[in-house]
Amino acid sequence: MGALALSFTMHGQDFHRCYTQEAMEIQETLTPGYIDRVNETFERAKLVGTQNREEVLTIPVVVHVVYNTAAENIPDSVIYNQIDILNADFRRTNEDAVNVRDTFNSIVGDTYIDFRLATVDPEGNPTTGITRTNTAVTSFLDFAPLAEGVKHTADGGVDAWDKSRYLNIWVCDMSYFGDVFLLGYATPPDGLDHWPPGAIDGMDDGVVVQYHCFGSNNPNTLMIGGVARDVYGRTLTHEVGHYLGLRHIWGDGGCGEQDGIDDTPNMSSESPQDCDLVKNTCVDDIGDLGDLPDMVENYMDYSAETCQNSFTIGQGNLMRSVIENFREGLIDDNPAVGLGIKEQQDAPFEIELFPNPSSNGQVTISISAIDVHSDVMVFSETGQLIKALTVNGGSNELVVGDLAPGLYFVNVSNEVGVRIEKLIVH
Ligand SMILES: [Ca+2]
Ligand SMILES: [Ca+2]
Ligand SMILES: [Zn+2]
Repeated sequence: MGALALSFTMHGQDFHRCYTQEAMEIQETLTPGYIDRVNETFERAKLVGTQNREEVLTIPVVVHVVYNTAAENIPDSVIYNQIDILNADFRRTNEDAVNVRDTFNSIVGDTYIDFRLATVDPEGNPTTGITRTNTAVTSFLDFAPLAEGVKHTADGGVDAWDKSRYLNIWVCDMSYFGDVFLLGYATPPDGLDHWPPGAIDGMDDGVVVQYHCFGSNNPNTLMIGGVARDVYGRTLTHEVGHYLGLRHIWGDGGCGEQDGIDDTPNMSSESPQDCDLVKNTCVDDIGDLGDLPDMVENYMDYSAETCQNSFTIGQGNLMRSVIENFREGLIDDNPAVGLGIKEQQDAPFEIELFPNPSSNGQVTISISAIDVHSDVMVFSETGQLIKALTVNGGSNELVVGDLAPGLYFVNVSNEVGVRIEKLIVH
């Protein structure tokens, strides 16, 4: 990989926030015409638009933790925290959303996209949506291309789950001789019928994040240039933006290049990890808003994570159209819980929960498959495993008095299949 080798000759503290654009250029050298297909897909997604902007689209997620040291084996609590941040950022329930400058108030918005750790794996078995793989690989950077080795069991990583049905997120070390080199990269949708486009060395679909940057409660400190950086979990927000088709807000070029989104102000270049609320580097004319300042609050800039708090409505609509038209396997034929699992609908048994909603601390689960051992797992709305037990078919009591009021998913699996029902606890 010539392009990557050049970067390696630079100073040891050379650091890259995101390598998605570089990943696209590497893929282009492997399979010429690739970038044209990505651009064509972007234009088609923009043209078609979203069907119903306020219908929530739920994407099932699997997080693959691939670790060499104990520190890289980040705990479940960090993963849950990161998924909460991802949801808050996409649903605009993040506490710092109020920090966006008034001048942008009319263009920012909820994307109506959310994410849930998968509760059923590709074989139909119950899962926490988290895999853990111990590896002998000390840094995945340097596998050709980029850190793609983390996506392959044969290279010391772990193979993707069905890429058409799960958003695969790998968390690993991509440092360069001990220095953090790269925070993350993602693969944009390229039409996906031909992904990867017949190339053995092609990128595998999904997102890779440096382990220091996952969640806001990560015990590992991100050091860049000898300085500790605030980590708010926004590397993943940014990379999932790319995975769903968004480009950098400055368009990876000067004022002559832009991101293709009509309501994002253009910028001449990326922000250098700062929060400059004064700069206005390109002249725009967005609606009747006139020339807006550079939108450093946008997740698709390289501003400090503490400065970022917004997607625009145009960005949300583009991502929705990408899901509806190019990544539709993530949402089509979903059961009610939106887990992206088709088979569970066909399980040859039924389950029933009553009373539902439950307000007396107890729920009866009735499983029509009599005398079959079943695993019962209760998940929070964001896919966090709350409790698990094994029961026989028929009627069983489930204690829910210890659960906070809210929406839960009850997953019942046994040798004949899987069923999932929503449970509301009052
Ligand atoms: Ca724009
Ligand atoms: Ca401007
Ligand atoms: Zn990026």
